Amino acid sequence: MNLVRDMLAGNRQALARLISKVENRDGEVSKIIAELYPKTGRAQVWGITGPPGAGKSTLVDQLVLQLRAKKKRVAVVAVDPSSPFSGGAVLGDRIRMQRHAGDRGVYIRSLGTRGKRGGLSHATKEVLFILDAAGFDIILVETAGVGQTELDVLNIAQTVVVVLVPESGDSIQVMKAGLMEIADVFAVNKSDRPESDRLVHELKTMVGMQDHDENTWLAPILKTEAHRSVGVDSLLKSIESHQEFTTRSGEKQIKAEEFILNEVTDILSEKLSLSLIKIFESKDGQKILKELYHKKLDPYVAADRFSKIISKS
Ligand SMILES: Nc1nc2c(ncn2[C@@H]2O[C@H](COP(=O)(O)OP(=O)(O)OP(=O)(O)O)[C@@H](O)[C@H]2O)c(=O)[nH]1
Ligand SMILES: [Mg+2]
Repeated sequence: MNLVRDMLAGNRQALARLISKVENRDGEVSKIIAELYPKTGRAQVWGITGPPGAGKSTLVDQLVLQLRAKKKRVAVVAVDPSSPFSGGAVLGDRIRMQRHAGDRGVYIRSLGTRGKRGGLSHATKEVLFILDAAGFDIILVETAGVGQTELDVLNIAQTVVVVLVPESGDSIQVMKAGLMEIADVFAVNKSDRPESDRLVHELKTMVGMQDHDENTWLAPILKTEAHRSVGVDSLLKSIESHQEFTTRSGEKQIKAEEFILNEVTDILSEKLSLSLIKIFESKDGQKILKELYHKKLDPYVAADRFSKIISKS
């Protein structure tokens, strides 16, 4: 059975198995990517982030509905660095997303860490290759929280929507969490609650304070009530405007090149750390380490010796 061929022919099971292989860092990943890479480059990747419980999944669900009405094929990837589980959306999301279950134009998948640190953003990138090659027009990547993994994952997205709620704190916290730099669009969700106008006002002030001229994209701030589908159409329009803007400005092409460079960097670091472990365990490596521990070598000289061994191997 050729998984890639079956996946390209629209087989869902093949798609799920390919994603699991990437997630588990299966030995066949390089072969899979080699087959798929030429078929990538069409999908738009939208990142959706924000504090836990802000309404990200509810918004994603609504966006999927609206995109389906426009006949777009949509994939949703929920990235949860804290979760070792994967293969299906977490319970609440699964119930919410059930309405898309019979729809062949929608694919929903969660990605967890499977006990491996650092590899999640690499795996996510490769999952995006698969979904892109599978012909999805738009891939929505939902991440919660604001750790380094989440920021790495969001770096992959062409457009990032930061979802905030009145009770998630003020704009100072937004700045601290590094969300200001990554936000292309702000959604102030649960705008049925009091205090949402204050948050909108604060965000407007903050966005307006950024250095900008007529060629700068200033993140628009949209009020939404995801559970009642209020404001979702305007949010969608803002995301689409941002996509058009980055295409016109050339930013999209730069991002695409960064994405590939990141992928190659990830592959190289994976390879390097594996060969480093081997060298540390080798006879020569053990000798260098011993001298280092006994202060006969300093760390820089030791590193030089190791890099000489690597360049010879
Ligand atoms: N009042 C109100 N509740 C909302 C709104 N949007 C979503 N909710 C509710 O907020 C709760 C959390 O929504 P989710 O969509 O699961 O939030 P999330 O950001 O995906 O949560 P995590 O993935 O756990 O971080 C649910 O009970 C939603 O029904 C809104 O606009 N107003
Ligand atoms: Mg969620």
